[in-house]
Amino acid sequence: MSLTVLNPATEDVIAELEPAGAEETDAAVARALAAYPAWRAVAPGDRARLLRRLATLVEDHAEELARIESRNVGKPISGARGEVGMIADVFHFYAGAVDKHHGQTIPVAGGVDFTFREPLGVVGLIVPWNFPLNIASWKLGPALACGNTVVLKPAELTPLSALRLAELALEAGIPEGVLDVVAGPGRIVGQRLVEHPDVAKIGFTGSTEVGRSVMEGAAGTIKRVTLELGGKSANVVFADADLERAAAAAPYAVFDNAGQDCCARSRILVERSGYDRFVDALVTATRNVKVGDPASEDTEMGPLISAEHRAKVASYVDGATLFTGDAPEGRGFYFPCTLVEATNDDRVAREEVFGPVAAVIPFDDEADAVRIANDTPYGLSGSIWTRDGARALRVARALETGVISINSNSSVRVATPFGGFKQSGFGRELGLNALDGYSEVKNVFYSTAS
Ligand code: TXE
Repeated sequence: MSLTVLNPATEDVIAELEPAGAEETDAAVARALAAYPAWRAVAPGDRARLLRRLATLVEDHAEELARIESRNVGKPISGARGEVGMIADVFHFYAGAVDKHHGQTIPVAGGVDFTFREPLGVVGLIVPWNFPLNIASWKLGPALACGNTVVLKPAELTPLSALRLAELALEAGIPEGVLDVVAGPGRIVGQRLVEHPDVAKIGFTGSTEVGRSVMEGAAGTIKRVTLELGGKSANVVFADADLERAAAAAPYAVFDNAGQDCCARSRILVERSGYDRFVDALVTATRNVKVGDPASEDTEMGPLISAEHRAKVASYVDGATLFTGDAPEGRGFYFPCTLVEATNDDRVAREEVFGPVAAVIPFDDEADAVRIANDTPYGLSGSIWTRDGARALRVARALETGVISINSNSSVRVATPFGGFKQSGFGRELGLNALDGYSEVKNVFYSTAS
C-alpha cells in the first residue's frame, strides 16, 4: 500500500510514496547509531557552523518550503512563509546555543566537582500534521545542537517538507545518518521508534491519547520522553479590557491554521458585564476572516487537513450558533468559522475540537474566571485581557497552564520555553530550556588528595 499525499484544498493527489515499515525504521536507527560517535565528537564551533549553514539553506529555500507546506497542509501561503522564517530562526538560535550550554563547578570537600551536559544518543522525533516542519525544527534544533543523532517520523498526511529538509541537511554538510526521515504509519514506524532499544529518547507532539501510549511504550526501556499534547486553552477577557482590541484579536487565536493548533484559545471566557459588547465585536471580527484558497496572498484561513477530520469537527456543532461564517463549497475540506455559546460542561468546551469552532462562555468575576479556565484536563496556553496589571499577574499565576500571554494571544517564540501542564504533556521546547530535554547531566568528582 502506498502513502497517498493530498492537497486538502483541492483533494488532488500531490505525491505517492512507498511507506516505510519496521525494517526501514530499524535501518535508520542503525545508521543513526553508527553516525553518533563522530557527530558527538564534532567540535562545538563546527557543529554550530553546520547548523547555521542549515538555517541559511532554509532561508535560501524559504519560498519552496512554504509552498510545500501550504499545498500539503492547506495553510495560507502567508502563514506558511512565517513558519519557514521561524524554522530558520530556530536553527540559528540553537547554532548559537551549542557552546553556551555548559556544566557547573560545585564546591565540595576533598576535590573538584564538575558537571557535563552529555548527549543522549539516537533520538526519535514523532511529529504531527498541523505544523509539520515547524514542530520538527523545535525538536531537531536542540537535539542536533546537543550532539544527538535523529530519526524523524513525520505524520502520514504531511511527510513532504521533512523529506526536503533532510536533503537540505545533507547539502549543509551534516553527515549521513545524523538526520534521517522515515515516513510511514504511526502505529508501525512510530511504535517501533518508541520501543527500539537503541533509541534513547522520544520527542513527541500529537494527541494526548497517542502520547499516553508513547509513555507506556517508552517504559519498557526507560526512555526519556518529551510530550507536547492537546490543549483547550482559555482566552480570558475581563470587562475592563480594551474590548475592541481583544475581540479583533480573538478570532485569529482560534481560527489560525483552521483551528488545528494545540495553542488555540478555543474557550473564550468573557466577563458578564462586558459580554454583549464583546460578542458583537467578536462576531464582526470573525465575519472578516478571509477563508479560501491557501495559495492566495490575502487568505487567512484554509481548509482542514482531511475529510475524516472535517467530519469530526462538524460533530461538535449540532445546534444554534452565535455565528457561522462562509466557506468555499465543492472540493476541499473547508469548514466555516463558527462561534457557539456554551457552558464549560458542554462537549465543545471540554474536548479539543482542532477546528475553527470557538466556545464563548460568560463568567461572573475573577474567581469564577480562574475556576472555569482551570476546569479542564489540559493546560497548554491561554490569554488574559485586562487593564488591571495586578489582576493580570494574579490570574497568570493562578492559571494551570504552561504558556500565557497578557493582552496578546501569541505564545510561541524561538527564545522562550513552550510546553504544557497537566495532560497537555511535559518537558519544554524552544528557548534554552529545550536543551535540557536532549542532554543528560553527568557529575564528575576529581579528588585533589595528595
Ligand atoms: O494525531 P496522532 P492525529 C490532536 C488533535 C487531533 C487529534 C488527532 O485533537 O484532532 O490529536 O490527530 C504518530 N506510536 N492533535 O490522529 O495520531 C502519527 O503518525 C507512535 C494535537 O493526527 O497523535 C503522527 O506522526 N506514534 C497535536 C503523530 O503520532 C504514533 C497535533 C501524531 O499523530 C502512533 C496533532 C503510535 N501508536 C493532533 N500513532 C498538537 N499537540 O498540536 C500515531 N503516531
